[in-house]
Amino acid sequence: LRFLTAGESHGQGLVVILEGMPAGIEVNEEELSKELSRRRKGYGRGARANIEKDDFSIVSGVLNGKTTGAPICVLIPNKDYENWKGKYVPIYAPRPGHADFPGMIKYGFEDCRPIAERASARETAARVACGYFAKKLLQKEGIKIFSWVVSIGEIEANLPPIEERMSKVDVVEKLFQLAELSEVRCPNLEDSERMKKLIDQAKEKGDTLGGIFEVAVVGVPVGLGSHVHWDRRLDARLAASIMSIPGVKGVEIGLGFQLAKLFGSEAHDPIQKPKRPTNKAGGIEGGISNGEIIFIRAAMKPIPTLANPLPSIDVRNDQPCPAHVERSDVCAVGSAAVVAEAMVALVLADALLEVKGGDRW
Ligand code: EPS
Repeated sequence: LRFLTAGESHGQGLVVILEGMPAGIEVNEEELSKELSRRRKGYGRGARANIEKDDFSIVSGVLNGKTTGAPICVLIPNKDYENWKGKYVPIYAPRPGHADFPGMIKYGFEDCRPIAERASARETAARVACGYFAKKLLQKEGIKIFSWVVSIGEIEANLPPIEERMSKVDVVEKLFQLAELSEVRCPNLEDSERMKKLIDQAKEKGDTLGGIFEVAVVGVPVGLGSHVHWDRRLDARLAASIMSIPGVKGVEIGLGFQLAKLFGSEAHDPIQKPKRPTNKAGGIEGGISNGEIIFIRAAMKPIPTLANPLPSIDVRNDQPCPAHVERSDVCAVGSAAVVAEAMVALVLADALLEVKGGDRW
C-alpha cells in the first residue's frame, strides 16, 4: 500500500492517490466526509476551518460503493483558492519553528511563500481521506482505531491511569466516545473547558499551544511487522508515520519514556493465558504486533505562526524584524490526533496486506 499527496494550502486543492488497496472494500462518501470534518473542526482552529467544507470527489478506484483494486484518487478542492487566486503574498520574515527558513534556503527562493504553502498542515486533509480507505480495510478484520487528547499546554486531563488506557478495550472505547463530544478531543469534559480557556488566553496574547494525544488500536492480530529488518519493525514504521505529522516532536509506544525508569521485572508484561495482565509494551514486542492494544502517545509543539511574533530577520537585508504573521490556528492538537488515526491506519493496513496479501477482500 502506498500513497502520494499533492497540493498547497491556498492552491486549487489537494489530491491523493492510494495504490494497492484490494478490491471489494465497501466505502461510502458520507463516512469519508465525516472523517474529514472530524479533522477540520476543533476549538483553537482558525477562520480557515469555517471557509473549507472539504467537499471532495472520489475520481477513481471505486465503483458501486466498492474498491476495484485500481488506484484510488480523491480530489479536495480548496474553497479559499478563490480568495487567493491571482494574489501573491511574499513572506520575507521566516517564522521560527516553521519550515520557512531552511526551506527557502534549500530550494533557492527569495521568500518563504513557496515553502509555507506546501508545509501547511492543510495537506493533512488528503492524508485523512486516504486513511479512511485503510480504516475500512482494517475494519473488515475487526481492527479499530481510537484517539483522544490528554493535554493542552500545561493542562493535563484527569483520565483513567495510563495502564488502563493501554490495556482495557472498554476504557479505550469510552474515552473515544467522550473525546468525540469534546471540542478539544479531550475525554474529560470538565478539563476540556479548562483547555478551551487556556486556548482563549493564548489567542488573546497572540500565542499558540501544543499538547499530547494518544492513539489506541484494538483488534490487531499477532504478527504485523517484523523483527528481521529495521524498516519492517512495526513500531519504527508507526513512529515515523506519526512523526511525519506537522508539529509532532515526540512519539512513544506503550509506556515509552517511562519504561526507562523501571527495572526489567517491572517493565515487561508477563506472558500468561488467556490474557496478559498488563500491556506496558503497547502491543508491540521486537517490532511485531503481539495481539494486545497498540498504544501510541505523541507530543505536538505549539504552532509556529504567532500573532504576537518572535524575532526574525528580513531575508532581503538580514535586518532584525518580527516574524511574518498570517491567519493561522491557535491550537490543532485534536486535529493532529485525527490525522494520526489516518497515518496509523495506513501503516497497519500496509502491514496487514504484507501478511495476508490478496487482490480482493
Ligand atoms: C495552516 C494554517 C491555517 C490552517 C491550515 C494550516 O490556514 P490559513 O493559513 O489558510 O489560515 O487553518 O489548516 C487548514 C486549512 C486545514 O484544513 O487544516 C498552516 O500553516 O499549517
